[in-house]
Amino acid sequence: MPILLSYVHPKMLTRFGVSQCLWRAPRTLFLRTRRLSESRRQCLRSLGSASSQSPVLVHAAARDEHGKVVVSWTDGSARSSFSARWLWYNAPNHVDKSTGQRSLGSNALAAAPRVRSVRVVDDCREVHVSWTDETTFVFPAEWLKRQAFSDEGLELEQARAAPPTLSPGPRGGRIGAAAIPTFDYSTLLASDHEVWRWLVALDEVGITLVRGAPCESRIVLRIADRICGPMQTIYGDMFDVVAEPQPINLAYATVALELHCDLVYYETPPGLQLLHCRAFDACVAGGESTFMDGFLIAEELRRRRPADFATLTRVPATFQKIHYARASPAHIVAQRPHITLDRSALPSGAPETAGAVTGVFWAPPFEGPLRVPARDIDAYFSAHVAWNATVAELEAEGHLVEFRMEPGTISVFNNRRMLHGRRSFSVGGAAGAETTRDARVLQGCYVHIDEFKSRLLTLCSRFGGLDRICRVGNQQAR
Ligand SMILES: O=C(O)CCC(=O)C(=O)O
Ligand SMILES: [Fe+2]
Repeated sequence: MPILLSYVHPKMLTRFGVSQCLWRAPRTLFLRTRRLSESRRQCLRSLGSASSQSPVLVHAAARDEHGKVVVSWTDGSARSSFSARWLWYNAPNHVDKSTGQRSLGSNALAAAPRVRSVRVVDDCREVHVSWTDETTFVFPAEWLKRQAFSDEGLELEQARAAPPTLSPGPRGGRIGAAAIPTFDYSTLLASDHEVWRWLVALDEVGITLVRGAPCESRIVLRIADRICGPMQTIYGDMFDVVAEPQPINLAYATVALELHCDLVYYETPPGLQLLHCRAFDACVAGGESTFMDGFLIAEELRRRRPADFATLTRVPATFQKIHYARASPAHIVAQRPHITLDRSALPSGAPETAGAVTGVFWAPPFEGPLRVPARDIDAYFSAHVAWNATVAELEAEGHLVEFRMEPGTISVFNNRRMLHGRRSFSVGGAAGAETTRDARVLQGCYVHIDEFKSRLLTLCSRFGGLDRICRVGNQQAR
């Protein structure tokens, strides 16, 4: 016998002209009740805007003895269906208040009780679930609403969380610095509210500029500290990008750098990169910074060359830094596809090109020999060529960002998303090696993607904007 409890929100009462709609229905009434709830939902849609602020339950039912608990909402959104075991395991009762950690061992699942009954109480703000072990758990409506991972809801959330890209410049032209969200150095040091605005923009657009910074050494760390502090890598906690006679990295020369991501050979490549321009003398010709949105490249590759897109999401490239001729020798190798997808919200049987792009990894100078079955090699190289063809098309269509850094500016960008590069440069006049070294000086550092996201989400819990958070890096949006 199914237990069916139904409760109409007080807002509905005048509309339906009833004073009470709480009843226990036999199975034969179940369909009628569902149809009723359909029409109720229609009415509720018109109330949706009023009630969407704080979702209120209209109905909750345990459908069978194994207990899928079904909840309907006054905001007109689709009904939510909760597995009883999921509800029991994830119940707020099982979260330790002091640490926020789960207080149950995973073995406890084996003895999970079944649902005995479900009640909607407290003016529809709570669902009380009683279990066969005689316990009763209280589930706040708002909590249930947040956890309502319907297939439809997951897909909608994925679509919502796709980040916007900068509008293109003129065809054959460039996107200039003026299009990039810009923040003031001193204001960022003084105000958490400004840090929140900055990180929301960075999450959405993938790149920001900080202007007005002093040109001294270590200033880049002060800005990184406004997030969480720098990430330690084989380049230390900070690095100088200056032209050296014997560079340990091509970035420390004057050659052009193609669009790339940094440190993709790490298991956890840096999430953010910060580059502080300390000097960029007038005698330097070239050296402009270039960027392109890697999510845009991936999406356009998917649209224009789907088979190549699928290959780059499937076949793992080898990324490596094997370099013994440096002060601290490095030997790091990681295999990963160039494009990572989140396919968790897709229905089974979805095409191999489907899924939300969560990260791109592109750094040809750090590719090692491909280690994949022979059948994948040609497809991989064709897809590699296709990626570059797409980049060239996007550049011609105005999607390349290009500008000359100015002393006192820090570019801060998402290293899992925005590819960055640089034009080659030369120093005019009677420049010796010493002058070349000092004429263009950048100082950089990295920030972990997790610490960036954590700071962003905690600031959003203070200042708002959680519903704007985009998917970046290898994780869920929020
Ligand atoms: O010199 C530049 O503008 C960029 C250098 C670079 O790609 C890096 O340091 O990661
Ligand atoms: Fe780089």
